[in-house]
Amino acid sequence: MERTFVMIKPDGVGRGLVGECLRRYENRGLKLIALKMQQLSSEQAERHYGEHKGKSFYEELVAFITSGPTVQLVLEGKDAIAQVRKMHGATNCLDAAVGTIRGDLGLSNQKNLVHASDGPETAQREIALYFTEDEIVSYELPVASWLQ
Ligand code: FUP
Repeated sequence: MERTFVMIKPDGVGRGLVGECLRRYENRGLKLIALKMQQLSSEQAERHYGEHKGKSFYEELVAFITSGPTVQLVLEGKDAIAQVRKMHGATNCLDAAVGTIRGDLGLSNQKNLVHASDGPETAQREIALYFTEDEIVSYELPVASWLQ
């Protein structure tokens, strides 16, 4: 089983799509093992998007991600990192396939509703940015045997 980090961005919260996103992860069989809501500080945003520092869209990206409340999740499941990236679709919603969160619900590049880790090291780093180990809940889903 693999863990991945997901953030529902200010546009997702502001448009009332938190439940829709959670419904999709749960329906897919991903296990929700941590969840919180917060408005990010500039420092948190800079730590999160450090790899993009210096790029033309960086300042706007930090301004956007700190502009309203966000929701943080840790999801666990088989091949969770790749599966969640697939569920989110291409970064630019205009290129994202129908059936994905961005393809079904979004219309722009920056306001693309959700973020997910893109690899195991990123997942570990991002989970640690937002959660302590004791905020991550360990439990067995009653349907677990159907998800193997
Ligand atoms: P993703 O991995 O799909 O979240 O996308 P990236 O890490 O490449 O980019 C992070 C965020 O920067 C995207 F969610 C949207 C924003 N972005 C822009 O606003 N303009 C760009 O040209 C590229 C990315």
